[in-house]
Amino acid sequence: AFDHTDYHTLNEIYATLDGLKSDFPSLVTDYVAGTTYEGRDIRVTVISSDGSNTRDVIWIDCGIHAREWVSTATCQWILDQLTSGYGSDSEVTALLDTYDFHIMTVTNPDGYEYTWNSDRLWRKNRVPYGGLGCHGTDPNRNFDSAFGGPGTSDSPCSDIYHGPSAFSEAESSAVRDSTVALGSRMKMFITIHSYSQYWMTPYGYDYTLPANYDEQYRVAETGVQALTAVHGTQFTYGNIADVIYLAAGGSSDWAYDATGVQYAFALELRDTGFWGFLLPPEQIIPTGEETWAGLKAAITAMQ
Ligand code: 0X9
Ligand code: ZN
Repeated sequence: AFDHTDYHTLNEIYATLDGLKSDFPSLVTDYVAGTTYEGRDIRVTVISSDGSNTRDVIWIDCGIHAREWVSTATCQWILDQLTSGYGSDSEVTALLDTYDFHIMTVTNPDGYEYTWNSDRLWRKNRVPYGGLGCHGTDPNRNFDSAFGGPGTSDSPCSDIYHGPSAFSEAESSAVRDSTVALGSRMKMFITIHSYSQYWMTPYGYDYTLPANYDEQYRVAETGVQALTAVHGTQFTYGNIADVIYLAAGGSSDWAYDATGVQYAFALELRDTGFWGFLLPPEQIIPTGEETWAGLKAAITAMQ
């Protein structure tokens, strides 16, 4: 289990992921979804109570942006709730008797490591591009969803650099390959960011709404109501372009358009800017509690 009273280094997180496998061998497996520019594994932890690889799947990725530490911490919280709750918590037991969870806890491990060792506010990955001495593509501008469109930059020095081509990066490719491999088993795609307290549906690449927007909105609203009920934290919900800004090449737009998944949510966790990316570790547990309550309600509300 993780220590949720503090943030953890990449090595600590990967060691604890290994620990979950040995502590819950009948529930936890994992796979390597890709290898980063600096040679690190991008891991997916699979929580499954039957191990058949046939059940419907909930996909959750955290930490595609390196500095969003409470995102990564919330995937750690969810992993602990699922593993410790199966067979003792009725809600978790029911969920895991229906769904497998595929959880990518540190989607951008090179960037995450860099936030611990060099620059706490680093966002992108660490691939050098352009001969300008700049590093990093924004993996959440690198998906093949209106690639290079609004809210992206073609400058390798920009924090929203989209990269040389769609899926040029290991991180976006790892999300693509893992989710495409799930095929029609994937029923919900959730990508977790911080901060701003938003629960967002497609689209971010333009102002159009997905064909099933009303249904995704209903499920988002159900999730937000359950989230707010825990600690009173307010979330705004709706389509990305209206709630936050236009941003092309994002993972949840791609997931909705390309995989056929009918629920594709991008969450921005605490806070609304007082601490921003530097959310104090005392808020990891309440953030985990409310986010997990919201996700459980949303999953249960799916049609
Ligand atoms: O800009 C982003 O990538 C996200 N906000 S953040 O402050 N965490 O960087 C919003 C992502 C919205 N999703 C898509 N554009 N698909
Ligand atoms: Zn982000």
